[in-house]
Amino acid sequence: MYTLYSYPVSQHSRRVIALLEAAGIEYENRHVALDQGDFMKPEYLAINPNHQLPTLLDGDIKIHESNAILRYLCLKHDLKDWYPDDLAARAAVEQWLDWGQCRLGPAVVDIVLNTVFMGENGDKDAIKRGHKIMAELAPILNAGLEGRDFLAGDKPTIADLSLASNITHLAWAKASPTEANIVRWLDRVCAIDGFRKTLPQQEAA
Ligand SMILES: N[C@@H](CCC(=O)N[C@@H](CS)C(=O)NCC(=O)O)C(=O)O
Repeated sequence: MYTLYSYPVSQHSRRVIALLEAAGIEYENRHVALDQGDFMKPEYLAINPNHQLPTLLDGDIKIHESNAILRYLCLKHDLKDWYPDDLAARAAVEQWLDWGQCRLGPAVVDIVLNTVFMGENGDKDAIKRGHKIMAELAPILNAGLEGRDFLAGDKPTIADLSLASNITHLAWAKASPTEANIVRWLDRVCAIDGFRKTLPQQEAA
């Protein structure tokens, strides 16, 4: 049985829970209270010295980095729909997973963390930077979805779970993209049971 250390409002945790739920994989969820500072406690730092969620334990194997966890689960459970082995589809999945971590993720954090979770202490420059980057990235994502239902073709993959967890997170800051392909794609991803279950009220709105 897997042990997942997670927090419900963490977009990085939610993408992993979405896959576990969608694929019907059993796991024990250990809540780490991000809002109470539990991620900085020595007990958790011994599990993940990056003080970040999520972390997955599979026996002696300990994995941090949400997208690495997604790949691991797919390979271990032979989830070829979620992580296709066709070369072109796999390349698209990898491209969007990396794009999500390198480009989209930091902009979403700039906006949501500083607008919503830091309250008065939010970094105004970071918010401005996040919005500027999102103005560049949303059209790129929108174009990537042109003529296809999901990022790697006509079926959802872990790239969709991963990126959609970031895009829905923007709802907290009332900064959801309005581009038509993105809006239609989000509806499709939110219709996936496992993904929908992870949506906090705020993001489902
Ligand atoms: N690259 C990491 C990022 C994880 C991450 O930033 N998690 C946030 C919650 S969404 C966190 O734990 N933040 C606390 C911190 O960075 O100290 C991943 O994809 O798993």
